[in-house]
Amino acid sequence: MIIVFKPQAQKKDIQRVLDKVEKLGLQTHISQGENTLVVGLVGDTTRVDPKRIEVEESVERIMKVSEPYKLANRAFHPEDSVIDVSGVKVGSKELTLIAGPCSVESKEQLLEVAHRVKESGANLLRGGAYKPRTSPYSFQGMGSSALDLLVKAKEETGLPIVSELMSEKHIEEFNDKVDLVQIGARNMQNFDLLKEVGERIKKPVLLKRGLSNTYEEWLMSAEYIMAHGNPNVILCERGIRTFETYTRNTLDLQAIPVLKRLTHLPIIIDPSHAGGKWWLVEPMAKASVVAGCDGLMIEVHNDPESALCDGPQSLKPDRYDDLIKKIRKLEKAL
Ligand SMILES: [Mn+2]
Repeated sequence: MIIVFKPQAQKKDIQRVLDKVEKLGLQTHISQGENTLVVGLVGDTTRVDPKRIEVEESVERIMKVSEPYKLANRAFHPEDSVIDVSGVKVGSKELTLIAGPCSVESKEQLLEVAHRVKESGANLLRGGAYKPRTSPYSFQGMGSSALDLLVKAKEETGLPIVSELMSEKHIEEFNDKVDLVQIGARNMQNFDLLKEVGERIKKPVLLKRGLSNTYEEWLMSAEYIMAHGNPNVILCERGIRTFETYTRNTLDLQAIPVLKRLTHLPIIIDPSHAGGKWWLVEPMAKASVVAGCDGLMIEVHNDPESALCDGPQSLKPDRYDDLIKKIRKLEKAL
């Protein structure tokens, strides 16, 4: 349920309404827009008699929110959320560019890629430390030492770092070292992990869409994190599973306009994992920018042929540089 206050409503009159609903045991979430104040009510809203709220002079209207996600709902927060990732404003006018290798493999590899993507204009560095691999026999990531290398790369380049958290065991370490904590596609509905992340992760969270999840399921996962105390969630579309086997997944471009309508949270597109082929990255990245995404997450490797993970979908640094130049032109044209 949401209450929209009149533009000229007085502070004390607003407070009286808030006191009324809080007395009923409901939580209030305030969103101050340019002209209007919107207050979302979370809890057992059957206790609220809308007529008793509507009679208040300060209230413009009261509406039911039928979607099960509340805090993530655009009705609760009509303006776009801008999320601050160690100084990088995700969801602002400026496109967020996340780039780096699938996995951290060595100091030389990471530092070279970090410097190159920084020169190309990337503003966040990605790198996997703990890897969710389909096979237990595949490379599982370097773990803690990879996070230390990411911290070193951040010191050298100034790029804040993004890495995937797989287990609550590593929450403290991620709070210390990582700027944006990724929850991967395979963990999107790991509800125990989502609760822990909401309660204990002090950094913004990048929530990838599950392989076969609907928009509503995805937003409910964001809702878990937000309801447990962390409001700074960024969504990432990374391709969904369809009947097509030629590509790794199918990039759902419609996710961009649909999510812009349903939620105020920023949306980033990962064209690397979507197509699984390096030559699909450029056209899909361009299409995503045209469709209105807030950022791009792209895998870049200095030697994709010998990469330990996701080589076929990784761009070489030169190609990434070329792509970003084209994206800049595209932004101007738009
Ligand atoms: Mn990868």
